[in-house]
Amino acid sequence: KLPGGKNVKVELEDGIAWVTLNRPEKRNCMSPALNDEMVEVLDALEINDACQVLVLTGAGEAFSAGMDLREFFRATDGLPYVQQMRVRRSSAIWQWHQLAHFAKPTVAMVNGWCFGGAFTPLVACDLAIAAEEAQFGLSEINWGIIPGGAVTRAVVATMNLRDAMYYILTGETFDGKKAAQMGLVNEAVPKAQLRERTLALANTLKAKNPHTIRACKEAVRGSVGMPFELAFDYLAAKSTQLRFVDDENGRSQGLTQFLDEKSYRPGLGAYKRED
Ligand code: ACO
Ligand code: V55
Repeated sequence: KLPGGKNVKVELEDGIAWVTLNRPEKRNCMSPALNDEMVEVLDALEINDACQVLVLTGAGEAFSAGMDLREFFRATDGLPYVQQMRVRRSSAIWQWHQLAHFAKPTVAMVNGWCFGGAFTPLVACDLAIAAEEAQFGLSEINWGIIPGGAVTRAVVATMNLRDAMYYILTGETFDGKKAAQMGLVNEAVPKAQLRERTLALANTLKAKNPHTIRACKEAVRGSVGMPFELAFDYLAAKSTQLRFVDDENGRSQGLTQFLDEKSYRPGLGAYKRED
């Protein structure tokens, strides 16, 4: 049985899990109930072999209108501090930790509105493709708060300081094309081609050795904040670890098929994996 329920839709097709935030009438804003459901969905998909790549998107006109101002903020304002922190934590668990360290590659497919809190899962996904027409905004300032949770941190990790400061201070919206120019997403395509392009990218990721691709994403996430001396050692250890866990022996296949069999060129394509 597939995970998901009232707030999140999960479809598994050809190795790709399409996870859809599914409150279109509320522009997929993220309530505590949606957050709890996402924690369960990602937990289940991570160990489901039928999920080789995960795509995160939104139903209807929005990717996500950010945190649910009614249910996530106003309704929890009166709760004891510890309970408020628990609500915030379950949002951070899936929006950052589970996505950033998900054992399979992840792609955010930004189909429409993307505001505030939605920047966290956006940045936590490995890659992102947006509709050119999608509108993004760090709208916190418009209603009197700072971009909290991990939003400011995620923004400064992907956007340059001038852009980050500009959009955080003005609250102005920008479109998918601009998001691609700034490197907040990998590409923007016309909305009519969004699913097709995302599917092609997901299939590219799906074809890779799953152990190698997992080690690659962990290496990127892990080394980003490291000084060079530590990164050299960490990456050496990660390389050795990969050879230990990779049961298809990609490295030795790669060497043999190039140096001995001359059946491919690593600069131009990948070694042939056994089916
Ligand atoms: N929190 C709570 N409810 C929301 C949210 C939200 N973030 N976003 C939309 N909704 C609700 C609306 O209240 C409305 O509910 P109702 O039908 O019960 O009255 C419904 O979703 C539809 O919203 P509209 O505003 O009518 O939709 P429209 O298509 O005109 O506008 C837009 C879409 C631009 C996304 C608008 O809904 C909006 O500005 N939402 C808030 C975006 C935002 O700033 N989010 C907070 C970021 S800060 C943070 O996440 C911490
Ligand atoms: C946001 C704010 C939060 C949070 C998650 O700005 C996201 C968005 C103030 O707390 O917990």
